[in-house]
Amino acid sequence: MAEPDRRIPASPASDTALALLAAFVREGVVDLVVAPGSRSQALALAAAELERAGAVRLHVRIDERGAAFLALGLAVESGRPVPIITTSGTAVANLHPAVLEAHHSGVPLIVLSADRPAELRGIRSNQTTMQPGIFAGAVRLERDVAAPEGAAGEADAATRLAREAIAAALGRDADGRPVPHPGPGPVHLNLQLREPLSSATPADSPVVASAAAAAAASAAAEARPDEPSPAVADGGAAPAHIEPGPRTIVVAGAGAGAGAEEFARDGGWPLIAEVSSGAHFGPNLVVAYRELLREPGFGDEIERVVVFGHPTLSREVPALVQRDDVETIVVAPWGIEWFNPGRRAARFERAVRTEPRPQSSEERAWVGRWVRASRMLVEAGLPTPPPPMRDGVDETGHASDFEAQREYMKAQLAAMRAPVTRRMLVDAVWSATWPHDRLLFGASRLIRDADRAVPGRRIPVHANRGLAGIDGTVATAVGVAIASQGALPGEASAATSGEPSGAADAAAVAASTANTSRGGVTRAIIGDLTLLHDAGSMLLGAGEQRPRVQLIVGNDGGGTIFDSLEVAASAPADAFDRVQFTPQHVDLAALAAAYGWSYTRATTRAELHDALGTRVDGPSILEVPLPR
Ligand SMILES: Cc1ncc(C[n+]2csc(CCOP(=O)(O)OP(=O)(O)O)c2C)c(N)n1
Repeated sequence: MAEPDRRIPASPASDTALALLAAFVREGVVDLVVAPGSRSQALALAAAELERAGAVRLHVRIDERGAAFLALGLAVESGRPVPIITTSGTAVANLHPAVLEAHHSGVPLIVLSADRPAELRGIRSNQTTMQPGIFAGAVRLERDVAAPEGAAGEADAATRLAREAIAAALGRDADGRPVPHPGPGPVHLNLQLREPLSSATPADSPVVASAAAAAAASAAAEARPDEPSPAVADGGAAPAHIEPGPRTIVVAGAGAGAGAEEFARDGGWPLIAEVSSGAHFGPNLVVAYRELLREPGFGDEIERVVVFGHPTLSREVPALVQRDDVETIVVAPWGIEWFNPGRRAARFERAVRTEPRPQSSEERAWVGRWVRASRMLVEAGLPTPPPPMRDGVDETGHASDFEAQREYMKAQLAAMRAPVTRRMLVDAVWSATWPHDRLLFGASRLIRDADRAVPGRRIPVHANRGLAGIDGTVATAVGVAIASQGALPGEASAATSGEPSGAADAAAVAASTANTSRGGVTRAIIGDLTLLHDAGSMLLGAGEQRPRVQLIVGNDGGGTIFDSLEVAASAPADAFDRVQFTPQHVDLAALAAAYGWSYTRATTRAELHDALGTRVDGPSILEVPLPR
């Protein structure tokens, strides 16, 4: 590549861009996401420079919508704010879906949108629109920053801006104290930039060097938890004491975390924990809660419910919370809104505790009844296993009755050849996932099937339940995979011998951080429309990381979640299919091949188990045909 042209005049845009991004690194940022553009070139080139120096992990995507969901996945998994850099115009609007999800889920996403200087707005300048305020009330902090002019103090101002942005994204005040409302979430810095839009960064830039040193120091200090860290562990509030007494149920929705399970155990109360709550485990877990909440002797005996997180997967939980004879306590360390269906909840707490204590026999019976009944209901939904071969086996263990042996083998074969059902799929993927893996659910039928069926297991599960969109799921999964598997930037540079000196080396650094031994596999269970909605996010450009991510696509030819709505029975079948089911016949093998992903198809139980038992070495699709 040609040497940078040193005659290009110094660019205040570049100086400020580098100062800003380096300050982000010093504040703990590890990942930067860039989508290319002209107005944003100073930011993009500064990001590349920081990557070259080993100060950040850089991820480049051409589609801003996918780029923003990638940033969301990285932020959710790492617990760190992730800046995303875009050019002006429609590029910024493409971030909106992920910004909204981040707003509702409390994910620290930092939008850095390049813009023309204010005087060029409103006069039909090319690619210029009303970027300030574009995310309306969905951001924790918004700044429309005047174009740098090369004046003294601009680098310091950029540093202060980065600090302010990080604090707001993490839901903290200027002194680092948690601010429970609105809590963590997205931030928008709209950066006006004027020409010259960039200039070369000197090879010995002290700003780059200080960022690299900061990254190396934090990589060295980093503990390596096996579970994703929450953006804000808790709001720091003193927990309110919840007295024993009423017949209580604990509910854990999305984002609840393991604390909900501990609370249920301390109180000795049954636990309804949605599959993506982070609390779907433990001795008090009630999986078949939908049925039991409707069952006399169970649901109707509840006197109090303590809700953690954001329950979204059933109608029964909101119905329970709205009952006149149930006292509801809603617990959330932070957030923009309280969970309050029907506005019936009477008590809201930032944190709660209850004392573990010996339980009365009545209390033990209460929790025992729920757990036992749930287990029986869940087991009733499992296929009957082939009967064990008893007849025809002599005392030495050899089969002497060949007829019995043949029958047994036939039953075994039939079980292995059984077509995959939704229940079989979610059970198999659930039990193939271990704590060092990550599991992500798309927003449709399969997450509900899993929520109804899978047993307690303490594994990291993610789902974009803030707004439950089917958009951006592929990108989110890739982000979760990269953040859980890639080496930290300081480590990456330490592991690379010699000084990297150009784009090829940058690609080598990126490649070296891919597929490291850290972490396991990220699996995403999604519907076919959810895959196709975000198929563009399968594009991993040359030199980009290719994490171990497996998209397990339950392909039923369209959106079958709508089949369970009342309208499915009343609407004309052809109209319903056309506008709700939306049939598709995409060749997923060809799609995978086009993007360079590996592809497998599993139609039977045996094929599914083989596919899940096969090592995942990079991006891959496992297609599982399902009946409608
Ligand atoms: C961005 C967005 N658009 C539309 C919807 C409404 N929606 C919910 S589920 C669904 C269909 C999903 O189909 P698929 O991924 O194939 O899963 P299945 O229903 O077959 O389980 C749609 C369109 C949504 N949640 N998000």
